[in-house]
Amino acid sequence: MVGRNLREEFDQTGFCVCKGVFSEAEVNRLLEDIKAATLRYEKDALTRGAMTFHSSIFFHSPALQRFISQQKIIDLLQDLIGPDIWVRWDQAVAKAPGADLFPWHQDNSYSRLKDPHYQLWIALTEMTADNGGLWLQPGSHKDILPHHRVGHEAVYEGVPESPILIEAQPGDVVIFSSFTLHCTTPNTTQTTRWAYVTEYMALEHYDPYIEPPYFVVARHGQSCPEFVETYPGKTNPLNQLKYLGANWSPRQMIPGWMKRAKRALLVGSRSS
Ligand SMILES: O=C(O)CCC(=O)C(=O)O
Repeated sequence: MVGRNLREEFDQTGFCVCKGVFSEAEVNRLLEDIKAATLRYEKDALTRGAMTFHSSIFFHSPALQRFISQQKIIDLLQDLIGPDIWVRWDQAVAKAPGADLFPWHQDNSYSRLKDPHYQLWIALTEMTADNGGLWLQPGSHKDILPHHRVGHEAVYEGVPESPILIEAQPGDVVIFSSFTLHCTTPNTTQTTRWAYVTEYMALEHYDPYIEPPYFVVARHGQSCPEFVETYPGKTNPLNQLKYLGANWSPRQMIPGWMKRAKRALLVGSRSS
């Protein structure tokens, strides 16, 4: 983005919109690769009604790995994240006709992370107010906001003051902070809205909830896709400390064999 200071925009608002980053041919190919990809984990808990999440699909798809690690994306992101980047998650979301509101939230309330991640949201179809378009609250990335759970969803407890709709054409990109409040409104049209979101992190930041191997996409600002067993953010003891309370509950320290034995005893005593 020659001549544009993405960092300044992002720092102020918590997002940037980049128009026409991908061509129609690139978008069509990407959608085919998404539909062909298999999930790393089981069916996504967030799938509900006419809204379908296809999550962590890059993991088994060389085509998606090539796409999300391409230099065009690294060039966009490195002003914001820095030169060394990995991917923690991706998801394609289809909002078919009749799909409901996806409520206001910050993504960190789902990821439970202390550090930010960067959402690269690609419109694969047109995105409007009527078809499940994306709304953002500018400036909301500066605070950690209260949420509560409704089923599997994390729902912001307040009301955004001045939300804006991001109208987009296929191939447009929105980059936003995982702390930026956002929602998508119901799809009242007759066609499906598709978006593909990849979640990037600095290699120095840590996600204790993702299992190895980890997908590194850039080093020194250059695309260099590779799966690795560890990364600097994980081996940094200061990062480990941030999650001490969250991760090291006494229950989690009980070895697996002991939990299984306890379960077997309980089942035995119930059936006797
Ligand atoms: O794609 C959508 O409609 C909403 C998904 C979303 O906001 C999220 O996963 O954080």
